[in-house]
Amino acid sequence: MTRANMREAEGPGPRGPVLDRRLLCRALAGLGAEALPRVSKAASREPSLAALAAAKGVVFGMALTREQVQEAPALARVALAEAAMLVPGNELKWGAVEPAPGRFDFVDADALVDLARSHRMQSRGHALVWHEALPAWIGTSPTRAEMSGALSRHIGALCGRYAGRMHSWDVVNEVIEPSGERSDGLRRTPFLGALGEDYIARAFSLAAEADPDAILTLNDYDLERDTEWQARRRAAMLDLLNRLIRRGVPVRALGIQGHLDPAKGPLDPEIFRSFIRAVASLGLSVFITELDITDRLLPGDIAARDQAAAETTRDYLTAVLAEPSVRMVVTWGVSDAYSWVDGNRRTRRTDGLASRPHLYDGAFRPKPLRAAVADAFRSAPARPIAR
Ligand code: 9MR
Repeated sequence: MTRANMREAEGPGPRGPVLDRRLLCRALAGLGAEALPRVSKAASREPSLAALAAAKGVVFGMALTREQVQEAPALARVALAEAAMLVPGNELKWGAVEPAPGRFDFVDADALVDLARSHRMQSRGHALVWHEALPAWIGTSPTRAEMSGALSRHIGALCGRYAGRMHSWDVVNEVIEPSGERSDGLRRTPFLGALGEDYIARAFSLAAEADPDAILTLNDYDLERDTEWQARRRAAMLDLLNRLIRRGVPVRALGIQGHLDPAKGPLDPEIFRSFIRAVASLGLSVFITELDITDRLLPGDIAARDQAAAETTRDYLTAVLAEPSVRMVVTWGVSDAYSWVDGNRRTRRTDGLASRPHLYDGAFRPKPLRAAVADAFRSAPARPIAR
């Protein structure tokens, strides 16, 4: 989290949805769903991103954390005004939610799911099985029996608790890593080590059993660019999806994270769209699950940087939204006041300037990036209404 960004002095940005200031004061009382601003999307001077997306059959959501909501009610206010879905950014990760074997702590996740529900918004779960953010008790090389038991208990508890309340779940996250010796391009993780590739099918079956209504999603990154590396990642992903579908595994959507980083290579819309079509031909929906932009190679000047980030994002969304299988767009954060990008040495800028990855600036004002997302929704073709 970058408190420095919050202090950043900036000129006024373009106008975004305007909300009742009284509600912000109530929000300062804390996170309790009743204390937070009850925001009327209809009261805004311009349509929310949720409304623009919904008009085209797309669900628009934002990820946020309980800590952010508590520290910055203005951030919650933006998310409640703009989005139709909230995604707990960290609260449902294994290490956060099951700190000791079989001991679950749902307090923070519940707060965000309740917040969404009390504003008639959807929630989505992130992420049941991921090699990061694991609790230490899992260890680096659990036995087959240990991992099998842990997986059933964990997925059963999370999907069971929120059954009927999650639009979708990221069941397995970041499974592809084709740099190793494995010809299938699967990432070596404690799950793969203990259970082999079958852990993926097991995770989806356990999730489907506990929550038959959630759209079960395989989620990954670096699937869009026209580079040899990302082409390998796309091929490994398509192979895996084919194997899963052939076996009748209940995977229903591919989540493409969408952490845009122009430094990673060019984007050829046709190559990316043909990958999305190949995924759709397996009967899957496609979700953009973690949209933001790493601006490490963009100019330092704020106006020029924001413009370049907006253009990159508009081009990206225009390409993906042209595909009717793309039914959801979620941003991985709300405001530049809080971002993972500056916390990671591979993504932060080298000139010491704070990154500007989000739709709203550090003072919670809309940026050109917000306008670019709105434009992309406005010009997207309509698709049948998604749930
Ligand atoms: O934004 C998240 C950051 O706050 C956490 O410290 C980190 C580790 O749990 O995860 C970040 O979110 C990641 C997401 O869960 C999966 N895709 C990549 C995201 C950015 O690193």
